[in-house]
Amino acid sequence: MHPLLITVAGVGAELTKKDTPYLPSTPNAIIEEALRIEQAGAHIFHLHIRDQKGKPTLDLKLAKKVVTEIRKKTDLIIQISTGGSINDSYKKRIKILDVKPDMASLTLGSVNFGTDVFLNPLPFIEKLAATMKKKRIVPELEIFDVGMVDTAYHLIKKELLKPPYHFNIILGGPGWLAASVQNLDYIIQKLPQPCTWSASGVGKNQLPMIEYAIKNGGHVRTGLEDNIYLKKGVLAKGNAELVEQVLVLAQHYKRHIATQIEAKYTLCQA
Ligand code: KMH
Ligand code: ZN
Repeated sequence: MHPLLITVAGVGAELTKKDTPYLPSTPNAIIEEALRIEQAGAHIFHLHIRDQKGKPTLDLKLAKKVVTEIRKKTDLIIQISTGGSINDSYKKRIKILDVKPDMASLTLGSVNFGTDVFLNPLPFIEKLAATMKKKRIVPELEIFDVGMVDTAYHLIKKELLKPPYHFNIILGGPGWLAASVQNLDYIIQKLPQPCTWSASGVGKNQLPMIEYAIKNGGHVRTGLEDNIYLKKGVLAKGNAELVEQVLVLAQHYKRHIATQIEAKYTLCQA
């Protein structure tokens, strides 16, 4: 099996300090969290930016500052979110690519998101993919539901994606495909090749999805954005604890952890 890659979605755009006091929610806290997750063993930081007041933002100047500091202090692969927060404009969600991250998330369809809708119409997806290709930013193709895999085939046909493709399958959120092993496995069978994939789940679904990925040659995404608990009723005291939980599972299943160089070679060959 490939050495395991660990992505941390450590900030998100929906949570507040009321949900968990351990959320890194200011520019400095996010930069410090980057150091902590790298020390814990993570390779990729799926990054949302927050301002001084903890509000999610796509402000370019601030994002550049945070990204520059994280680059100075760590070797993490920086994956900026193009999802932003639920009401961000398409324009801003494309413009954030100007921070020149190594990777960026690219969600392959629209999906209900609790009582909201996370909108990703096809022309927007195509534009994001084209911009990433032009800027040599590696997309992480986000799959919330099985139909989104077909959008990947569409982008490949239009030569908007460059192989090998990297997917993150995130299941079990409100209004998304349920986080069952059957659903995850069905999606994996349908993915275009050559590809790598990671799995993640929302809330209590995080651990079973991660465990399945570790056992079956996938990679993992953990982090507070998706799940704030270490176990039932116990908040994770930061993202590093969630990374440590992954390491314990990886050791249990005898899965070798990638070095940072292997991670860069696997994901950022462009
Ligand atoms: N905050 C959500 C609306 C992503 O980062 O690409 C979208 C999201 C996905 O978090
Ligand atoms: Zn995100």
